[in-house]
Amino acid sequence: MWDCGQIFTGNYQGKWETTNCFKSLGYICEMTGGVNPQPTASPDGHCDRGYLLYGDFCYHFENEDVKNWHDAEARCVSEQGHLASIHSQEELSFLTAHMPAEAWVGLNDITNENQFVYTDGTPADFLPWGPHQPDNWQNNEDCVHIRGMNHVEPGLLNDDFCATTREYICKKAKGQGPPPQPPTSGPGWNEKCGSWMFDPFNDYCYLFNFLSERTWAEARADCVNQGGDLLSITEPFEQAFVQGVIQQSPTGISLWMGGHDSVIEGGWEWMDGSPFRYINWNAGNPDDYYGEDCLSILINNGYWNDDNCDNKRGYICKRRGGKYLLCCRFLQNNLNVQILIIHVYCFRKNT
Ligand SMILES: [Ca+2]
Ligand SMILES: [Ca+2]
Ligand SMILES: [Ca+2]
Ligand SMILES: [Ca+2]
Repeated sequence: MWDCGQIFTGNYQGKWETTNCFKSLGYICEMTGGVNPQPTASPDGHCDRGYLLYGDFCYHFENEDVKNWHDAEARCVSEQGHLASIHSQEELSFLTAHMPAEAWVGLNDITNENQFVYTDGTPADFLPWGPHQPDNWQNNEDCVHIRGMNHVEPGLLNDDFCATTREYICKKAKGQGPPPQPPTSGPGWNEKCGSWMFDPFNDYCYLFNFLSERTWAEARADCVNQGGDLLSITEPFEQAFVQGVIQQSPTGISLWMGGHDSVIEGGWEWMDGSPFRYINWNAGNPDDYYGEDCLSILINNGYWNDDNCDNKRGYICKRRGGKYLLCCRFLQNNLNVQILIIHVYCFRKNT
């Protein structure tokens, strides 16, 4: 879900980060200058979800669900592919660049010792063995893996015990036909909020950015950019929902919310305009310690802290769900006069 790159404009001009691929953003194309470039045909292939396109093939880098060589090959076959074959230094560099650790490929000498073949039937025509490999150690190494970026010899091959579990790379021909659309069903998708999470007890959608660390202002810019704002919490059920989700954060101490008292010291307000009524301060806070004016939520207990706005933290975005969004899209296509009228309608409908 966080596989696309974006570049910031405005206040954070030029900064890059990885982001959700289903955002609607402007985009920049690049073409070769000076040679009267011909328009090329639109790509005639695509890759299934979880696969990366390189040349005429799609590759899946499995680095969570480690398997022994046979099970890894079976997984690739179940997805109409095989463990990867490698036929050039360029292809090898592509694979290594995406592989942090050692990964199974399709090369093996299971049938005939020291006669290496690929499971996808392609010729074993490019074999960058590591030093002193293949050594068929203990007369029992028949399956081949590629050394990853964590090894002193990245991109070199070694024969190993087939029963060893490790990461692996599947490869298959690219698909034909139109590229897949963003999901409208399935895991991680819901009708109300799309790829954002929803709270079943209200009309809002939430995006938890545990791993993107930013200052409060940068975090807010990203939420606004995605049609929302930094999180406001206005009642105890919402607090309970957020608290339940943030406990799953793999890292960090606290996450930015949309509250601040930077206008009037102690005059806390939510950026999205919600009334600042419900509060859940951590003991001893807000303490304005060295001028803390931005609100964060503690991951371990859900209590709130006034925090230094320049700290880099993960953050939580919030926006209205479902019908409201359609309504707002509609707004953008109308005259100003109509916007005023419809805006009242939209607001009423959802409050
Ligand atoms: Ca062998
Ligand atoms: Ca070996
Ligand atoms: Ca303050
Ligand atoms: Ca504080």
